[in-house]
Amino acid sequence: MSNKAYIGLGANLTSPARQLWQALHHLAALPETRLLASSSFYRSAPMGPQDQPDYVNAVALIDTALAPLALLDALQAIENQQGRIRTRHWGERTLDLDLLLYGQITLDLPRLKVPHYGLKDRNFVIQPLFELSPELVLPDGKALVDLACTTNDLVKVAPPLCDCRTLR
Ligand code: ROI
Repeated sequence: MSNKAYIGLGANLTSPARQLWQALHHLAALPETRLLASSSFYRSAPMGPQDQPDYVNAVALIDTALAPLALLDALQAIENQQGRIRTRHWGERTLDLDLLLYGQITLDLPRLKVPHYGLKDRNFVIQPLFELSPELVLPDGKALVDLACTTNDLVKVAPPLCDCRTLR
């Protein structure tokens, strides 16, 4: 295992924080994968239609031997396992798992774009990512710190996991 990947987690239906906890357990149990760290959980206002509940967001860092598309399949299987409900475009959902970064790889496939297309302009991704890895540099050479947003519209609702080994 030697590929570090960052996964964005988001939920705003059916006990969102519990969905994130459960997803972290599932990430920790993936084959050939170790969960290295998770950020705090943040409450964030919805991007998209405003008549939906606030989201809970976090970012996890994993070390994995799964190739990017195999990892994507595994993330979608976790979403489905947790009874993913998605009602409308940019609407409410039980669980979203986005592959944000996979090492320094850039991919532009029909099923998968890495880095994730929304990474640079979503506070609910940038802030937890920054908490985990303030010195991160993106594949295009841009430092995360230069993206770090000035607006502070995210509220921390749970502290980070201290010891991911307890998840196994
Ligand atoms: N808005 C917030 N705040 N958090 C999300 O995780 C999120 N995910 C989405 C859309 C619908 C774009 N809005 C979101 O997919």
